[in-house]
Amino acid sequence: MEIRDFLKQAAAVRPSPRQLAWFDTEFYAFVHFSPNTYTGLEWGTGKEDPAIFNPTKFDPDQWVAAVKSAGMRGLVLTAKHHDGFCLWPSKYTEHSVKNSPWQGGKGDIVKEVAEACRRGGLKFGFYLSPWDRNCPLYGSDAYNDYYKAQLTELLTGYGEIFHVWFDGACGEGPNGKRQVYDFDGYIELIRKYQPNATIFNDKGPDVRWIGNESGTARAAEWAVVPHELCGLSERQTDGPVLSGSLSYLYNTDPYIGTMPEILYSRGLCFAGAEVDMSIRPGWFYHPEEEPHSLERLFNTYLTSVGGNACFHLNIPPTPEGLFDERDVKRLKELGDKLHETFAADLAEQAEIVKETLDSDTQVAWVVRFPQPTAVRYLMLMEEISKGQRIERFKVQARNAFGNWEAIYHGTTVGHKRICPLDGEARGELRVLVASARDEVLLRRIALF
Ligand code: FUL
Repeated sequence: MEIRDFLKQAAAVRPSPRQLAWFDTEFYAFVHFSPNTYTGLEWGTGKEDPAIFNPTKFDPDQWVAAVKSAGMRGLVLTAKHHDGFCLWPSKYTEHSVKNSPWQGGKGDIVKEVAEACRRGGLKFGFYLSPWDRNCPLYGSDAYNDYYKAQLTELLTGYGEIFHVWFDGACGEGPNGKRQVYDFDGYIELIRKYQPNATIFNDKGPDVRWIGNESGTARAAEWAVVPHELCGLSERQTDGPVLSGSLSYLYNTDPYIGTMPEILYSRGLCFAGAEVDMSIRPGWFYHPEEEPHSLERLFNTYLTSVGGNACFHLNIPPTPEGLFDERDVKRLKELGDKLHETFAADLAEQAEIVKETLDSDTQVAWVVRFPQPTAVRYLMLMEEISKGQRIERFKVQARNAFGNWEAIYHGTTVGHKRICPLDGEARGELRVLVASARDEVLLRRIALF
């Protein structure tokens, strides 16, 4: 197969409507809450007494207000973590809120959180750990039926779900066997009951893991990736151009989706990356931990949302069932900083002229301001509904001799790229796309 034909195909790999909606959600909350909140563990054993789970001041409206103050648009709750304890009264186990003193065993955390999200205008999603250290069936085929029954309860009882999060962790069951997860069967249920929900999983189909939990994004982030990485996603191209193997590929690989890699792929698919990280070192609440600095969180936002990924930020409730005041304060600071940074788009006063460079895959835009203007951030968005195409670009300004000189070098754009600039007042800037897989289609150029 010719490189030119392959790149045309690669440039036309498209997201589904649910993936597009997910990209536009950009920034949403994770909430880890379970018996671990009371034991101080990160991975519960499954032998915890349900009686320890008792959030006496549980207030999901307080969570929602804090999440919204940071500018987040959704919330994903751990309905069941690895310890197998269910935050809703599942019919299929006794290991749940049914047997906790909270609301006399009549309560349902999932329901109350879903309703609070709806009241506050947040999208709601859930995490249901496939690894279950409580269920005696774990490690056998019967566990997949148990898991699917629980999945069905969550998919059918709590209104619209925007995101379902499958954790890749997989331990051994009481029979000493590792569970073989029936992901095809799980996905089928989600598509049946919640066709608009995106599915996060190591192998796709909709959203993949960035590869670390520290908020570190790749310099070049592609949402168009080899099917060898995301075997549950739909293959949209032919291939390979070069014979070889991509069997080594994993989410931690630094060059996912880059040109030298995709040439060996037997087919590409669309699966955007999610940056998941906690506001504190742990996923669950530990009173001695402090939230990360505002600077770190703001920078993670710039490199994740501004790096063609979504940002999934965890906030752990306290044993009382509230967000800690230190986290609430940090979320508000982050929201204020994002708001003040990205409030006024300077492009609205500028003239933007497209320059054709006699090429389909190279193009430039010149931005002219009515008077010298200081720009701290340039934001680019590709029309990703048509595919992801830009390989490399630069931002240029006039030097002392009046020639264009690069002040920023970039790789991918995709859904969104936020480029920090030096903030010097200038009359003109130029965005030069030096290389693309096909005709460049921009959705937005913004300046702040
Ligand atoms: C990991 C889990 O093992 C952690 O406990 C946490 O839930 C994180 C989001 O995913 O794989």
